[in-house]
Amino acid sequence: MNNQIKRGMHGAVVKDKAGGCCCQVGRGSEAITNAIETSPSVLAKKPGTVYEGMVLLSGGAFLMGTEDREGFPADGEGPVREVGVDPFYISPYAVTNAEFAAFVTDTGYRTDAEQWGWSYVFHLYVTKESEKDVRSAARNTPWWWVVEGANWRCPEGSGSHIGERMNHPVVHISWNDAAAYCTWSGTRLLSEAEWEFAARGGLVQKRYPWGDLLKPDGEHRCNIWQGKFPYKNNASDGYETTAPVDAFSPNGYGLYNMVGNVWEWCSDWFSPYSPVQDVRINPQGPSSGKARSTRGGSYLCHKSYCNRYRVAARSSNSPDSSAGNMGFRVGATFQ
Ligand SMILES: [Cu+2]
Repeated sequence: MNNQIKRGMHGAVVKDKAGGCCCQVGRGSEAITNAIETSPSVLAKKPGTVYEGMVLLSGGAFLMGTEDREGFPADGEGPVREVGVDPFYISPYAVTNAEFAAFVTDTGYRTDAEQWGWSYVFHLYVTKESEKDVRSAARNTPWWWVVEGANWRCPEGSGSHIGERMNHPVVHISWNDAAAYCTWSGTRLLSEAEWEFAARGGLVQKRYPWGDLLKPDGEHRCNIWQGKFPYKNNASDGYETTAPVDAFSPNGYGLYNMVGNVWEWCSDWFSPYSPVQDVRINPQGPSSGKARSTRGGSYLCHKSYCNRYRVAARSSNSPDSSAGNMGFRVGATFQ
């Protein structure tokens, strides 16, 4: 690490009102890149193996979006509008390391992070062994360090392992990687509308999957940041980084960790201009774009900074971006 990056870490943390997220970082933000271009991996398709274990949601009309005073209007969280979605399947959990490992074993797939040779690791979690592999920090979010060799198998860089975390969500996953897994498993990513329908768990216009209070009865309900961001995560929710995918209670639809833990990629291209306003039935987002939508926030989210662990909160990232808090959840069409 050079001194400039260290100084950056001690700079003032400006509250992020909209348009980005403390815990979202994308390729192109790094000061120095070590890009290694390789051809995409060839995939073996294994369709039709999925619906076991998934939850079938009936779909229907719901009130999507929010005008919550805690929200970020510039992200396109509002206005609140009635949206309809067809019935669909959704996994109760984010895709785990064990599941992703099965995909890689079967196909030899190499993730974007592996092809680029690096990924973003949150500064506090970079291993001692990989300090030598730190190349730079993200320009506007200097708590994200570019670490060579960081990828889904070594989430904190060399010397880190997922062996004890096979039931945790896979991380350092780009949108491209998530889409490849879906192709292999016969699943698909959820649209933002489906994701939000699911996250709300049958409740109407509540802030979180369980209601309006972050900690009902003082009890933690999701894995986010506690303490002073980005210096110290007190982990009073029990987890400093990822939690097992079935940690905490599920929402009313039996879905776990729809908010917190890891960001989840959706199928839509992202637009902050509420792209679903015009399409009220099965909205799919804009037809093109530069970034894909992400939902749910992560273990790094804190109210003092980004507050995007609300069910209506939105963020986005370029499709080849990866970081230690980015994962995904799969769905499937009901037919
Ligand atoms: Cu965040």
